[in-house]
Amino acid sequence: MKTMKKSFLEIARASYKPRFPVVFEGEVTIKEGDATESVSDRSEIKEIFPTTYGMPLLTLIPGEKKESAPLNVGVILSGGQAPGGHNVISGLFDGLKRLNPENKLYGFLGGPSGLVDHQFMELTAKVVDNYRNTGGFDIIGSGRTKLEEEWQFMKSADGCKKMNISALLIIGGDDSNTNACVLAEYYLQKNIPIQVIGCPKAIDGDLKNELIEIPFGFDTACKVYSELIGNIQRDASSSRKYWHFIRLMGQSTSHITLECALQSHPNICLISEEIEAKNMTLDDVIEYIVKIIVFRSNEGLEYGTVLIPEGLFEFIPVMKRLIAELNEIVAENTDFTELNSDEERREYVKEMLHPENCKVFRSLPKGIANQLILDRDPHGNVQVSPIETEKLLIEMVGKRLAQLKAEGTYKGNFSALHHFFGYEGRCATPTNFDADYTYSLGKTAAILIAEGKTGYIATIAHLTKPSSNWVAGGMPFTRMMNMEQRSGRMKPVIRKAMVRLDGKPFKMLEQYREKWACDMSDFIYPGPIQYFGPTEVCDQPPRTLLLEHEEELTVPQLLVDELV
Ligand code: FBP
Repeated sequence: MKTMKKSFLEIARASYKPRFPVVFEGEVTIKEGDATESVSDRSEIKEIFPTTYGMPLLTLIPGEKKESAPLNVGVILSGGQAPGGHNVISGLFDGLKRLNPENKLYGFLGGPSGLVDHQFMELTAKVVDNYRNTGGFDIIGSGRTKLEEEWQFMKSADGCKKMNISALLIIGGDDSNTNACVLAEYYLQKNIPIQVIGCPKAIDGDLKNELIEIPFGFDTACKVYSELIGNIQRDASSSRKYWHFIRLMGQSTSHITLECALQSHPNICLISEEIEAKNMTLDDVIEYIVKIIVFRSNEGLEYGTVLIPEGLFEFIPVMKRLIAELNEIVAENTDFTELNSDEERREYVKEMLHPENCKVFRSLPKGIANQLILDRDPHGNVQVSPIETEKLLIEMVGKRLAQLKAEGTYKGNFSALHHFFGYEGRCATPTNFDADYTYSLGKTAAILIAEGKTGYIATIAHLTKPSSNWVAGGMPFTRMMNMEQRSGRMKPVIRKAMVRLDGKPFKMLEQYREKWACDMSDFIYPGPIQYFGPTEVCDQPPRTLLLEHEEELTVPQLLVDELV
């Protein structure tokens, strides 16, 4: 085993004991609740998943000690990294060892491909202890291989059989848990004795519903970005000469941007879901930004911050139509992938695009057009992280301001800097909230496995309460499924949670954004994540979660500026 050099924080953090629901203090059993239905398209989902459809919700409750034969369990980290993955593994490890010290845990290397190609390592106490409470997925690595072909399922089953593995925990986002659902159904239908359990991970915050209040990693990632935004805001209000355009990760939703706005009070915050609902064009977005810049300039405030969700482009209706057609062209034309240069690829798609979409495509700067025709990810999604929307917005805003200057309606000096925050937060040391939550998810998964369940995702509810009051359970994957178009075909997938425009977090932004846009001193500087110290500094759950789930917020949970 490689030796690991550790920072002082990592050494101190290694001895942190994650907190968990009180049920895990004793023996645990499972109570079955009501039967479930999928979120929509019920007859189609039932037909595709006849064996796992309709299973009941599960709650973990105190139980009696049971003797159980030793189990071998495999774990996979799937998709983008998220803080807390290592603690899911430590919770699973501790949970399995508590049930029977002979239980063994194996980690498949490099994501789902490790399962298919039988690349694995045993996760012993020594290995796991090295990674407790650390960020990253480096204990076994992650990957984006899509598990969807029968040969992959069979090859995986062969590998598991050789290692006597009877259960798999797949830690991933909506796409990975969709694959886990398909795998669970397949193994049940074929009488292959491998259970498949999922765990909700997503810094993007979009794998959530009534029982998954928030996926893990969102809290830590947003706190890292909010710290950086706060630092930039302090720099901006010190030098008073730059507008900072800050794009934030969140491939298909704006939860991260909204959470960071609630934590840092930027001057402008774009929410993709709102832009789509209002059917705004790119020009409308530019006018909105320009109006605020001009207003602030007239007040002598030549600086500010703009938060931009990573996936903005896909929500601007004309761009959405263009990207949908590009997705089809890229998916259906194998000769496209053989083209060698960006220019050839641009010319190729121009030939094939509908005239309206072609017009939009032609109007884009070459760099952006190239980014839109990059390879799709294995799930058929356009890869939005390389699309530099922030640069495009700066360019367009700059042009518009120059026009206004020429007309004499703007007299300021627009100087802008651009930033993209995503990778900075995905492997950060998990907050206390994420460390506790993920450890509890791991322990929950151990019980679901020991109780012979398959086709379930581990859940922890009541997350805004103290961790001892959290409720552990399981929800059938099929409960989250609906039919959606993917790579040109209708497929069963877990429904993503979008920012709700009638939800309290967005309403809070709506209520305050004008004030944040105009005032001189509304910025909040959240500062770095704290791991040791007073609970109101170290243990705050995400604002989004508090607003969505708490009837009344306690004083430390309120927005700081409301108190002073
Ligand atoms: P998951 O959906 O797998 O959780 O990953 C989300 C994400 O972090 C997005 O926010 C981002 O667009 C994407 O991953 C980047 O992917 P990659 O790691 O392949 O560059």
